[in-house]
Amino acid sequence: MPSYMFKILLTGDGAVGKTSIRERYMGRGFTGDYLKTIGADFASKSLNIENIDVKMQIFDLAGQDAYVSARKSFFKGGHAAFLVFDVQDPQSLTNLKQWIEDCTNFSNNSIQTFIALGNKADLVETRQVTSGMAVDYLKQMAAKFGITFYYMDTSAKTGLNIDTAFDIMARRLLNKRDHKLPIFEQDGVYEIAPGGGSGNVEKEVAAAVETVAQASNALIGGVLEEGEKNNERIEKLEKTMKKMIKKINLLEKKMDRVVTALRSVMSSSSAEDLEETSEPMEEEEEETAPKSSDFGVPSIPKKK
Ligand SMILES: Nc1nc2c(ncn2[C@@H]2O[C@H](COP(=O)(O)OP(=O)(O)O)[C@@H](O)[C@H]2O)c(=O)[nH]1
Ligand SMILES: [Mg+2]
Repeated sequence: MPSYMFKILLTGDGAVGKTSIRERYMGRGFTGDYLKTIGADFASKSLNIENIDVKMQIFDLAGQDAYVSARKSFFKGGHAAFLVFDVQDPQSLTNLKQWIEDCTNFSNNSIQTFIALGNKADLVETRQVTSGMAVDYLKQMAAKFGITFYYMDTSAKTGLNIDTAFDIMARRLLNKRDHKLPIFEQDGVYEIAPGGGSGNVEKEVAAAVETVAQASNALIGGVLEEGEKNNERIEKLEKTMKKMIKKINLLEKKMDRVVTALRSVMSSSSAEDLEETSEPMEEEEEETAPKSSDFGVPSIPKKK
C-alpha cells in the first residue's frame, strides 16, 4: 500500500510531447509516432523515495482547444502539473501562462506544484527557445502568480531528465507534506522563485563574485605576510581567481544573450503582462557582477 498517492497532470500545447514523456517515464520507450490524444489518458507508477512509498498517477491531457470543456474535470483533485513546452516553438512557452491559469482555476487551487519542461531538447539544430529565455519567462510567471517553478529541459526521445523530472516532482510533493527530502542541485535544473529567486545564472554569478572576493582578500593577506610557505597558497588562490573570473565573464555573456533573447520572446507575447513585472536586468547585473578589472586582473574582452 502506497503511503501517498499523487495526481499529476501533463499540460501544455498539442504535440509538445506530453504523451511521449509519459510513455518514456512508464518505460515503454519512445515510439516516434504522432497520435493526437483524445481527452485524457493516465498511467500510474509506484516509487520508493527514501523509504517512502509513493504512487504517481500521471494524467496526460490533450492540448487541443476542442477538448477544453471535457478537460476541466481532469484538473479536479490534481496535486501538481508539468508545464510542457517544445523548445522549437516559442509560442508553446508563452502559452504556459494559460496552462497555469487553467490548472489553478479548474482544480480550485489544489494544483500548487509546477515543473516546466522544455521538451525535444535533442533537436538542437531547430531549437528556438534557449534555457535562458525559458528561465526569464518563468521568472515573470513566478512573480505574477507567486509560484515557485522548477524548470529543466527534457527529451522523450533520449530520455534526458525524464526520471529526474518525476523524482523532483515527488520530492517537492512530499516536502509539502512535511517531509524534508533534499532536492540536489544539478546542471540544467533551475529553481525559479517569485521575488528574490532569480534562477541559477544570477546565483552562480553571486557565488563566483564571492569566491573571487575571498580569494582576493586572502591573496592580499598572503602577499603582506610574504612568508615562503605562502607562495603555494598564493598560486592556488590566483588560479581560483582566474577560473572564477572566466566563469563570471561567461555568465555575463550568458546574461546578455538571455536579455536579447527575452526581448524577442516578450515582443511576441502579451507585452502588457510581462512589462508589469519585468526588471531591468542590466542594472542588476552591474550591482552583482563587478567587472573582473575590479580585482586587478584584466578581463577577457567580450565578443560582439
Ligand atoms: N525529437 C523529439 N520528438 C519528440 C519528443 N517528444 C515528442 N516528440 C514527437 O513529437 C510529436 C508529438 O508528441 P506527443 O507525445 O504526441 O505530444 P502531445 O500532443 O503533447 O501528447 C510526436 O511525433 C513525437 O514523436 C522529443 O523529446 N524529441
Ligand atoms: Mg498526447
